[in-house]
Amino acid sequence: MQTSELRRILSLAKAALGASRSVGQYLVRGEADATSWRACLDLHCRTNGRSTEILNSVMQKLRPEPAPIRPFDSLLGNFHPERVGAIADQIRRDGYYVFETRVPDAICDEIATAARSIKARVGRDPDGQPRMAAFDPENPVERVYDILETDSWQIPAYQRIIADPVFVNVSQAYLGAASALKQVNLWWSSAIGGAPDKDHDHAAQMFHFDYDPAPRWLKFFVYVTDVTEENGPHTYVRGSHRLRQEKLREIMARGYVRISDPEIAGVFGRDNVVELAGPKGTVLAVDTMGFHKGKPPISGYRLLAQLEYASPLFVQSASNPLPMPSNASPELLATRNAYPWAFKRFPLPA
Ligand SMILES: O=C(O)CCC(=O)C(=O)O
Repeated sequence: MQTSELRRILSLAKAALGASRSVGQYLVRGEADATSWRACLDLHCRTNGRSTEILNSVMQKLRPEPAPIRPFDSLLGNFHPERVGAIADQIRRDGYYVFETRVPDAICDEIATAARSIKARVGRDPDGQPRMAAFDPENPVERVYDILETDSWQIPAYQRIIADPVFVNVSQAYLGAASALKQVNLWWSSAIGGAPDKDHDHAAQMFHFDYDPAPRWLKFFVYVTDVTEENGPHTYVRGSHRLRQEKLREIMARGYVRISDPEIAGVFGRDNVVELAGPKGTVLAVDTMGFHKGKPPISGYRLLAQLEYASPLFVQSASNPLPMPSNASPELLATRNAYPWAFKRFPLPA
């Protein structure tokens, strides 16, 4: 056997060992550590997703079944089990779903007004000095301004969104297991040169897949401001969420890297690259195992809220609890009470 082949087999075995360790860690301490998570990711890329299918079936046995879906009221209207099931089927087929109803304008405007006065983290350079400043649409200096999670939770209008049962119900229907809120995000994207930073794409403006909430998750994006093709629509590659696609094998083997627009269009066809523009209040459910990006704004800006549900909370959760804010609304507390497993990372305020 060639030395290079032996090395390849040994490093594959090391990744497989790390991935098995992640399950042990999850069972003992409620989450896998960063090294085991890295091993899962490495194996995922090298097996074109096969290892994640296996990890997911193991996890599914360890997770409780989701509670049966009952009819519920949402900011997006009334939902019954058949409607939720149809949404989950559409995500299974395409990798995403755009809700036909929207979060009311008044809620979006209230979030945007609050977000304007909150100091946000300027840029996402992991090596740079963290700098905090309120977003100034007239004078943006970075592509992205992230509002801290603790601050997002304090915004009463955002609490109305977090309290909406549509997210836990749709994620459970899609994931087929009890799901939990992993994190809540809120960020501004601004027009800086109309192009991604190709060397350091921390703003997620080039195509990529996610893996941080492994092994399965569903993200919900809520446009808090109007999003047109000019100011940064979320862009998704239809059908790219399915694991073990032969046409993806070579790209996946490169690891956790960014992929150019022409290459994605070459592999999936231009018709499958979908820019999801929409007025404020538009809600998207997206399986970001598939390739996606925020299209770099050419002009203006976008404020985006994101709720990420995972099944289970596998990494960076048990060690990173965030108590609910002391101003938690009665609606938020009621939803927490109705779906306690979904708010495991968010204990009641002391
Ligand atoms: O900004 C966007 O629309 C993309 C966000 C993204 O890539 C992510 O949340 O993983």
